[in-house]
Amino acid sequence: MDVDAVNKFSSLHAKPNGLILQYGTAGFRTKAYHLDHVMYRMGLLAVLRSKQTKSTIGVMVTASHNPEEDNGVKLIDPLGEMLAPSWEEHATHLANAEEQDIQAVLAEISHREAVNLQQKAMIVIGRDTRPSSEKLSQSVIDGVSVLGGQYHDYGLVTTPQLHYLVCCQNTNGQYGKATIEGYYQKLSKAFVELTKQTFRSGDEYRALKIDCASGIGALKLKEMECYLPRELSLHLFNDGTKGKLNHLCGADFVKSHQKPPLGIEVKPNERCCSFDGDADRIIYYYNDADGRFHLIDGDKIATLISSFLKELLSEVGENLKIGIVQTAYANGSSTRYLEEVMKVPVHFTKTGVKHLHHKAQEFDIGIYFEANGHGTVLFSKAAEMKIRQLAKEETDGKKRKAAVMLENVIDLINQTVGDAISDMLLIEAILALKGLSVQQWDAIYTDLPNRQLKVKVADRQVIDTTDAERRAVTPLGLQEVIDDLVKKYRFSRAFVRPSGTEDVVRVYAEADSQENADNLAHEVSLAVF
Ligand code: NG1
Ligand code: ZN
Repeated sequence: MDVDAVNKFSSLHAKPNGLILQYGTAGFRTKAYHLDHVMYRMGLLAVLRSKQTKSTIGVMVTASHNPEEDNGVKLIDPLGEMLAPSWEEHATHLANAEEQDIQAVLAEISHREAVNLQQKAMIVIGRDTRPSSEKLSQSVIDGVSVLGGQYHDYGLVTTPQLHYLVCCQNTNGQYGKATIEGYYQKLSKAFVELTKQTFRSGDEYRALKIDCASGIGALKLKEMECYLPRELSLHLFNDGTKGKLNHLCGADFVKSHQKPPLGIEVKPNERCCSFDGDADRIIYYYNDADGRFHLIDGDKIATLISSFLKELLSEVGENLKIGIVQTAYANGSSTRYLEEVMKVPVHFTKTGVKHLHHKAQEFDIGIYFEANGHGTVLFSKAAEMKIRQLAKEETDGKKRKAAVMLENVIDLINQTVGDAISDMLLIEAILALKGLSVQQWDAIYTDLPNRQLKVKVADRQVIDTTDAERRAVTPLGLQEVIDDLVKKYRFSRAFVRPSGTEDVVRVYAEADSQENADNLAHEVSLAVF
């Protein structure tokens, strides 16, 4: 380690006095002007993680659905997964260290994690379209360079594209080619194969309006369009040419306000969707003939994908186990439908993609979606091998056809993380194959009316939860109050939990009517004070 160089660069990327930040569910996130030192230090940390794992590590500069003034950073582990929990702690430690202690903290992490400092390091970097992102990614590069790491700056990419690129780099191209073109080629080939018998030219039914949250999704969809069949006519709105990132638009806005975004005219019965600012979430919606808004959230996306895969699996006739993973925010109707009608097992984890992803890895085919539209499908290595073998060798034509379709789903879905582009293509393929309209999809089950609220409290960490965050353990007595409030309503459910990304406590309530869900959420939020 070149001690002088580290010292010099550390003072060029000085930490604001007294600032303490935490590596949360999605890395560091706060106002962009507070993040220069964090970016530099995450560059340093990525080098150590790369040396330790002898693999390429990713660093993504983004704050997803947060306001344009914010920014954030997260590290991506070798197979495209979220950073390992012990390294999240190192990240927090390093980000909060005083300048003169940086060397010591780096040495301590290297010692504890048995990092061989002689090992080479390779880092890949990506960023979203925020005005602050370019400069902040330069600070990451400073951190990487000062420790002698090599890097490749992919520039503007969606978060899931960087996850894909990391995975490709570390699997000798087995997952795909480690270029953005490779990503487009892999997904579009699978999409074309999957839909080749269903698309007819000039078919207006395939038109899809996409609200790109004025973010990176628009840029990448425009690049990808030439790889996709013309029959899939994508109409992009909030494409970043005007308008502020995530402002009154995007998947998070649509989901939390339960209304269409600004900047897109939703005509009756038109199929629309919204990405979030870094294109790892997707939400569908439409207005019915009476102008009533219908939201099709992550739960309904999971249901559509699960029923499609379950049908293909029964045609293939192999005993492959499907598991669905949800969080406490999943609408009660979706859980009931999946368990009671579709007869597939549903598992619950804490909020945060890493928890869902981890659980989904336990199944042959694990499907996870957060209600907010972040999700994907994971195939175990054994399941993937079996499916690919059947697609090649099966002599029964019907079985082979189903196996080929499953193989294309494997290639179309981004197994590293939730990916709005990849999810959108899979959903569009399924709707086309099944001949389903957006209304038919929506009618699979009826969502229970629900409400989410944010409550500001002095210290949100006084709330501790259990049972996948569905019950509060502390403060003492809170859960009993919630239980009593819930009993007042029919088909009701409510819970509170501290947010992992904002300084708030989140309240969720569900009931038989919107008025009752609103009232219950309000009453529970009063109990939190
Ligand atoms: P928090 O702030 O912990 O609720 C939010 C989302 C998560 C996840 C993370 C990361 C909700 C209720 N919570 O977490 O699902 O997406 O952000 O972006 O939507
Ligand atoms: Zn996002």
